[in-house]
Amino acid sequence: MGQNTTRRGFIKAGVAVGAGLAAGKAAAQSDPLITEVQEWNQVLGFGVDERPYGIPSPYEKAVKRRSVPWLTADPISSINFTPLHDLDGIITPNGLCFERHHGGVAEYDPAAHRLMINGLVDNELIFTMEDIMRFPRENHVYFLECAANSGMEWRGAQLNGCQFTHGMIHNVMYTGVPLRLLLEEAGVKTEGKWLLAEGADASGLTRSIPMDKALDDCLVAFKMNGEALRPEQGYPLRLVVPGWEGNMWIKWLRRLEVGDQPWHHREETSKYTDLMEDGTARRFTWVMDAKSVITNPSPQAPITHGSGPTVLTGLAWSGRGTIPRVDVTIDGGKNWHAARMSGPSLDKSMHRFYYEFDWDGSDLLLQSRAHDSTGYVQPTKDALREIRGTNSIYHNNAIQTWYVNKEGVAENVEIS
Ligand SMILES: Nc1nc2c(c(=O)[nH]1)N[C@H]1C(S)=C(S)[C@@H](COP(=O)(O)O)O[C@H]1N2
Ligand SMILES: [Mo]
Repeated sequence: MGQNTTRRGFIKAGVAVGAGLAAGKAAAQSDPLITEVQEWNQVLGFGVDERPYGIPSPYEKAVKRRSVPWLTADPISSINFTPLHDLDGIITPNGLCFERHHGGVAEYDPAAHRLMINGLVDNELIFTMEDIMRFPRENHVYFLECAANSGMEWRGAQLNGCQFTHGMIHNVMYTGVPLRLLLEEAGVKTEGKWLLAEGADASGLTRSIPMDKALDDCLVAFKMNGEALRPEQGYPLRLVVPGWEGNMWIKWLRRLEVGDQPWHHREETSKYTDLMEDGTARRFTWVMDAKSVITNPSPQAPITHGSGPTVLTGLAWSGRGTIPRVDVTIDGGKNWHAARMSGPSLDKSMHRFYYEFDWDGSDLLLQSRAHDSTGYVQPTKDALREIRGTNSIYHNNAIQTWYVNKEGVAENVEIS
């Protein structure tokens, strides 16, 4: 951190900016890592033929997807989590996008992959990948959040790390063909009000999607962050359903059936349906409501530098639009501060926020609260439980609390 810092927070807080450095030490104090020639300064590095496809530095090997063994019976029908505490900005690197599979990762030859449109259409059609590439395509950054993200936190603070409490989300730039163009090519009949999307993997996952959404902003995507979809994300073709629960984003997309009513298949009845306190269930909860989480500090990313200038950061998103504002508290809600939003504010995408403060070394209770472009405000856990009870797994968008002790160690807690 240099002398030229212009961050308002520091100047206002009167941190030692005037005295010279906010962090770092005077160069006059000798540091052998700068005054002495090091071993690695005297050997040649490796050549351009070494890594035709690049990988991260070996020093970054702890940055990886992780799973919670007791959550699922086996690794085939399973989940792992994005390491949100190790990332910055808004884009999730392809190799770190969380995975959720109901029948393992299918690896398909794109030359043998087909997409069929059948049902209530004028012309039933079969597309090859090459056919799909001949339609006009678009690029959009969208978050995908599994409806079960934070699902283990309904009854109390449980998993110790934002990777585990909030890591069933990724945010990627997709390249794909608007679904509308493919449906127009087939010619949807006037009674065609619903669409069934089906995957080619062993789970043959299916979901019913209302035609209005299908014709609005859905994409049939083949690229993520510029390169082909990863097998884990549905190579060669996946459905993108912006702002709606991840389960509807069918991977390895092979069939779209047009119908006049929803199918009520397994993934929209016994699963991905919210059980209320009185035993009834909410039908079709598609949209992911506004939510946020502080990614640093957090249980997997403690404060290790002691008191003084401290950077707090996190992510916020809404399936209904953008995030114009995030509030942050470091004292459990006694005082709220407007966080500094940074980076592009895109519709149905993750947003990055920062709050720089001068830590006095006392205990902290950190929370963030997202406001979306519809005016909706992220609820507290108590407010959400008031309406939804504690029987649910899905759609938990409550405010998260991290307790940070004097040593900087962070823990998942609840306050009311
Ligand atoms: N064909 C198919 N599509 C699928 C799934 C699946 O198992 N098979 N899982 C769904 C679920 S529950 C989620 S949350 C997202 C996960 O997408 P990701 O693996 O890219 O993170 O894909 C959805 N699409
Ligand atoms: Mo999911």
